[in-house]
Parts: sequence; C-alpha cells; structure tokens
Amino acid sequence: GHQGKVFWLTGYSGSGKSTIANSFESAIHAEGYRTYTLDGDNIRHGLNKDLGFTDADRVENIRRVAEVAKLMVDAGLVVITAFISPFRSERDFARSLFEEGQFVEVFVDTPLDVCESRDPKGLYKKARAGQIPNMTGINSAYEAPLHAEIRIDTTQATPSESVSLMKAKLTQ
Ligand code: GGZ
Repeated sequence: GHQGKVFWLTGYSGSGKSTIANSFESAIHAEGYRTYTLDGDNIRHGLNKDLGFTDADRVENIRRVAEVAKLMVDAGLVVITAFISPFRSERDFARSLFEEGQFVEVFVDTPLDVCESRDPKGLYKKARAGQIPNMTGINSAYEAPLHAEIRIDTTQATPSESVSLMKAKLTQ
C-alpha cells in the first residue's frame, strides 16, 4: 500500500485551510489513497472538548493532534491536519514525531486582512469589538513558519493549484 504521511496545514482562521484540506483529500482519495482529515470539527468536539483558546490550551490541542496524527500515519494513512497551530515550537514538536519526508508543513499564507474580511463566523468582528479575548491575529499570536515545505496564498493560487503543489509531495 501507500506510505503514511502527514500534511500539516497552518494559518489564520479564514485562511482557507479546510477548503484546501478537503480538496486535497477528495483528489487523492479518488486515486486510491487512504486518508483522514483532522480538524476542529472532529477533534475539538470530542478528544479535545476540554480545551479552549488560551495559549496553554492551544499548545495541548496541537500536542494531542500531533500524537493522533502519528498513530494514523503509522497505520498507513495520509493524514491532513487543519488547525491554526499558531506556535512554531508545537509545529516543530509535531514534525519531530515523524521520519524525514513524512511531515509536510503547508503554510496557508493568506493575508490577515483578507481572512478578516472573509470572517465566516464573525469571530474577527467580535474580537475587534472586545468580545473575544484571544483571537489569533487580533489579540493572540501567530508565528509564521520559517521552513514550510509548501506556501499557499489563497489570493494568488486556486484550490486546484494548491492541490497540485501538495500532490507533488505525496510521491517524494
Ligand atoms: C482563533 C477561534 C477562536 C479564537 C474560536 N482564535 O475559522 P474557524 O473558527 O472554523 O477555525 C477557528 C478554530 C481554531 O481552532 P484550532 O483548533 O485550529 O486552533 S489552535 O490550532 O490555535 O488550537 C475558529 C474557531 O476555532 N475559534 N475561537 N479565539 N480561532
């Protein structure tokens, strides 16, 4: 079968991580890859429902996601994670669990002002109004990757171009 790998997406809320994750997963699933996408919907409502959005909780969120991704990659899956994962040290911890080439960091580098204008859940607006104490990019830190394998700015690249960039890393 295919060898397990993880595509670790990181970027602001509204940057396009979920859209890219879903497009990529559909594309490679159709080619016979066994896949799983980990995201806030299936992790923060279950395994991590005890965690919120303080720095400490985000650290623990990402630590657990990394360990789960590791188990799934060991089982031979192509795992796609779609979390803000704002801190370099936790992303580097995740990377450290994998063999060279098994961990592909994908920086979804959509400008913050674009993410804020999309604002699908109204979270940025609430944060600007002082109703959310720790919104990433407004009043909680985001540390941009320094050595991501792939960088995608969704104002420049189409979903299918993004999928192509990621597919190129599947086979190498
Ligand atoms: C950032 C928040 C917050 C705060 C709720 N800051 O766009 P979304 O809605 O669907 O994705 C965001 C998601 C972020 O959760 P993660 O698990 O990816 O974050 S981290 O990796 O930092 O642990 C957003 C929503 O949850 N959300 N409150 N304060 N995003």
